[in-house]
Amino acid sequence: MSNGKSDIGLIGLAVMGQNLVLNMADHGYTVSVFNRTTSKMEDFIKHCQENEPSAERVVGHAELKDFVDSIATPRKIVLLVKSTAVLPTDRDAVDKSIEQLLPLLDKGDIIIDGGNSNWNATIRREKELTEQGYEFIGSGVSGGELGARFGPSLMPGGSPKAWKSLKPIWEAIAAKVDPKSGKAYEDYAAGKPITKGETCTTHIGPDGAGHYVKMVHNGIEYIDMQLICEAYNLMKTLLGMSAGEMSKVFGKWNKGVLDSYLIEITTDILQQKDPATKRGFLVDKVLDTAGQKGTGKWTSTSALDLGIPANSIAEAVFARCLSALKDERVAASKKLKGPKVKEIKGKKKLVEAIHDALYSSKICAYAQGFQLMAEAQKEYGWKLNFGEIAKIFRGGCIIRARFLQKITEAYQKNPDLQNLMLDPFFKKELHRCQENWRKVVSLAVLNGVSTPAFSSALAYFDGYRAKVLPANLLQAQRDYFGAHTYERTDTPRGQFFHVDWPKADRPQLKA
Ligand code: NBP
Repeated sequence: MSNGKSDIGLIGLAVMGQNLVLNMADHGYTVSVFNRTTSKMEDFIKHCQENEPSAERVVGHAELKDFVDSIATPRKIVLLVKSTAVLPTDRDAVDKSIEQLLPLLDKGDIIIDGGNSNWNATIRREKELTEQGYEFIGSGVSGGELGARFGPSLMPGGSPKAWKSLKPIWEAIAAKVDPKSGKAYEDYAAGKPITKGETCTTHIGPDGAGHYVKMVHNGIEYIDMQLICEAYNLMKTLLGMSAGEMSKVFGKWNKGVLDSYLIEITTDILQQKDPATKRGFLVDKVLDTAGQKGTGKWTSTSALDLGIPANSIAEAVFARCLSALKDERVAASKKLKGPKVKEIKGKKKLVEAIHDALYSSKICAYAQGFQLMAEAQKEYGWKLNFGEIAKIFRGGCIIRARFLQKITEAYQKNPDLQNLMLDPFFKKELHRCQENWRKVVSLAVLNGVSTPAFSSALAYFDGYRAKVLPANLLQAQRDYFGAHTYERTDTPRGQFFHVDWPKADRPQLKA
């Protein structure tokens, strides 16, 4: 607090906003808060006073003008409201909040959108606001409610001037990582924040760069989750393992190269007994339809727009779409027959193979995500630092994992690395694991188990390493029906040819 004014303000007291406020207050910042529905603000202040050691640093306001006046200038105001705008012309709660704020602000004040906004909307807002003399930061906030409370990964995009003002607070509240091991410190309790270690935030770039990187993070999260689900399904279907048995396997995997938040929570989920019936494991009672909020779709759409083969990320989105067709699948299961699952001997070996398939596919998924970001920076005129991006993914966020330390090192060694699979460490790992990976995908196919993520990652690996693809025939087909021309293997690139393809002899059909 300076001159009786709060250090920062926050609008939007749903789950993310409340937790981020408490995180900032824990770190000694005084935070003014406002919510469209005043009763929610009042409930939150009451909750803070009754439960939170840092309650005195959270100041509620029912009127927007009082809220704005209570913040030290240049003001920093975080928005954590519902974001739905996708097209540059869409207007959502973020835009409405900005419209209401602007008449009350001074030039130079900074609005920070911490929601999951689409990067196109962020580019538009940053332009509109800077033209009017205000600053705007679009910041990805990852880690869900626990991350927001105890240390998220923060991905801010905006002008360097605005970032300089926000940096001390963002660096203080972000997750912290042990620089040697790359592991996040997680023994954080309310009122006792972690201050040691490397902070999981960095200035990502201008305008929409932060929200773009957050979106790709979410796309990687989709495929990371899908890969784990496929490993689970293979152990369940091919080996008949129970959830409890699989929990032990995932627990073991979490001590090795797959060590990550998502493997850790899978270990927890699988050992949970059903509290309702007190019989069996809860996961077996959870309906097999998955929801989604859109960031995986945006990542895939952007990959299609930019021509980047992020096929596994897209498969993870489609896998959720397919899961949602529950009634259709149940009906089809009675009509469409597949092979009978054969009994498989050598359980230990197959579990090891599934581990390797998961690990290799995960490397491919990250390769796709980073390749997409590399293309986006060209399209939008950003200069992304992939070593720094991998570094801030190591803690706080949902995809935090031990192997992000290796990705950090890969990009630190070679900032212009064309594809993660070409880094010497990852290349070696892919070579080491690929036999098992192929074995698992083959077994899945032969036994009729759907593994879109494992299979598409392998197709990406095989396609990327193929000197020759059958696109020669494809381009010939395009030339045949559309005179789209083709390049030749024996002339320099950039020369285009067309022929009137003669018809082949066809057997005469009898009338
Ligand atoms: P929600 O996305 O559910 O948004 C609820 C908040 O938006 C409430 O404070 C609500 O006020 C406010 N709001 C709405 Br709705 N319309 C408004 C308007 N026209 N003007 C002002 N305020 C308005 O909250 P959330 O789950 O905490 O998420 C906040 C943001 O963070 C979202 O962009 C979300 O995508 C992102 N995010 C969420 C998570 C997560 O785990 N939940 C993780 C990472 C990022 P009210 O109380 O008056 O209705």
